[in-house]
Amino acid sequence: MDATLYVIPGSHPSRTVMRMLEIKGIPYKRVDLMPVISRGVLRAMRFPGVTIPALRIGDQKITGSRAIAKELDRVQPDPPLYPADPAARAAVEQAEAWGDDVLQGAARRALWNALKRDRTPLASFSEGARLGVPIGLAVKTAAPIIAAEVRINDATDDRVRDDLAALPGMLQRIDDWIAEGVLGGEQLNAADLQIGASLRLLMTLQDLREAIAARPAGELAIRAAPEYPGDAPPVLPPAWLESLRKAPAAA
Ligand SMILES: N[C@@H](CCC(=O)N[C@@H](CS)C(=O)NCC(=O)O)C(=O)O
Repeated sequence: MDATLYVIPGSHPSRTVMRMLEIKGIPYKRVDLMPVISRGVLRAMRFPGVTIPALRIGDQKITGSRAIAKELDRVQPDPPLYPADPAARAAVEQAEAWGDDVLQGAARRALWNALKRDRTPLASFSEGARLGVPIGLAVKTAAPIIAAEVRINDATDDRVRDDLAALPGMLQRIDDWIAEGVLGGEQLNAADLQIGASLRLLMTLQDLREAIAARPAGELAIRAAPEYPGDAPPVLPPAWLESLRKAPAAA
């Protein structure tokens, strides 16, 4: 099976799919793209969308981590990313959809808002990537890319402050799914990998790391994405982190 995965260094849904390919034992070529520029490249390659991750497998071109998960289960059913039991599958799909539609965006906005305040940690997110330009140069010239990503993703101060106020509730929801057995089972499922990678991205922010690491959700994140590039020193306004300090450290 000839597979090429297009990623952005540090991108959480890219990591989700990298782990799916790894777990299924599907060899693939990884192509790193710069954010924003990725859109033009994927358009030129006639992928169905302009976002990352994008997978070419055989003659199929697939955009989106959820669509890719389904296709991977089709071409390589073992080990499965979704349970066979219909009720269990529906619960995993619901958690996966929430991970994609809600948590993924919140994690992305927090990251770009933090990088807008200090772009030096950007280099750490490119560890293990091959961008085709020296990373020092990429960081020096990143200001317009960061500004564009803040705009594309609506990573405004108001939005991120609200996201962080909602984060304790999101973490509780994940801990509850773990307690119910929807997430965190013996074999990682599509929702574990979707949600775990977003948590792992949030944990690259030192502002948030401890509050997540102390909970079952934090353990899931490390299992889902044991290796994750990036380390951003505290930079978010302390007032935004109040609700996390008040949240219980462990379920
Ligand atoms: N929800 C989509 C991800 C969509 C997305 O926003 N991907 C980001 C990378 S994490 C991207 O393509 N950013 C580049 C851009 O929008 O210019 C999925 O799970 O596949």
